[in-house]
Amino acid sequence: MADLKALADAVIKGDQNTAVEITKAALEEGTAAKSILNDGLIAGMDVVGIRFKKNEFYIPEVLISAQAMKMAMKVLEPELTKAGVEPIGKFLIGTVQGDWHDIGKNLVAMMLKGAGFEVIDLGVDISPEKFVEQAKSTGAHLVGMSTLLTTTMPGMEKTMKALNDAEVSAKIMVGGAPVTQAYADKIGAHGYADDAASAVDVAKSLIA
Ligand code: B1M
Repeated sequence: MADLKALADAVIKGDQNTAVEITKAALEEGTAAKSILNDGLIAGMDVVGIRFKKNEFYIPEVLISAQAMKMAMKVLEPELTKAGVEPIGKFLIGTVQGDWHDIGKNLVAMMLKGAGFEVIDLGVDISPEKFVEQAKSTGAHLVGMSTLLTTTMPGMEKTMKALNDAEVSAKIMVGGAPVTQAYADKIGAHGYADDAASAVDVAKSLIA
């Protein structure tokens, strides 16, 4: 019987080889792909998120865990597709126009993937028009904007306006070092988070 607790532990430790081996063995034994995802990989990333919030884990540990999850997901994804397992939501994310910082945005994207979201990462320097076009064409449930520069923060407000003008129904989330809850409220964003683990909680609450 596949040890999904050991799989969660491998993700927590960032042990890619063990995570991949247990995933393969579990599939060979006939364990349901959904169970491997929920009780192994996502369970592990949940613990990583909790430890990150408590400052027991720092960014490098989170990145290493996310990499272990990513490698195991490569093995699992075809089986999830065959089994018709749907992601819990589609999240479009990007860094706003004029800003090239992406370390925090990538971390948020990884944690969202770890929590079971399908993440469409547009990258950096994303114009309001591109956010709108991609939100419409992908049918994303959530659109997330990140920025690190005070000079590019107005790009969030412009993008919010463009999304509203285009009647995009997705919930909008914002974050990044200079962004605050007060700023999110001012521009009418539906959600704000100050770290990647909290971003997962907010995203889940917005699609609940
Ligand atoms: Co830049 N930079 N940088 N930089 N850089 C800062 C941000 C700065 C504070 C440094 C300083 O002056 N002390 C400063 C901004 C000042 C300001 O605006 N008030 C600054 C500047 C000025 C600049 C340039 C203008 C410098 C220049 O060229 N003169 C230039 C801008 C280029 C551009 O973007 N157009 C520039 C360039 C760069 C590098 C390219 C060299 C590099 C970026 C590399 C990369 O990202 N690939 C860089 C870096 C690394 C930094 C610092 C050192 C680190 C930023 C970082 O990655 N933090 C930064 C100074 C510092 O913070 N010590 C600095 C770690 C990251 C995990 O945190 O992104 O906040 P953060 O993400 C967190 C949360 O905010 C949250 O979750 C994440 C994880 O917990 N979060 C979200 C983020 N996005 C979210 C979205 C959400 C929810 C939560 O929902 C959607």
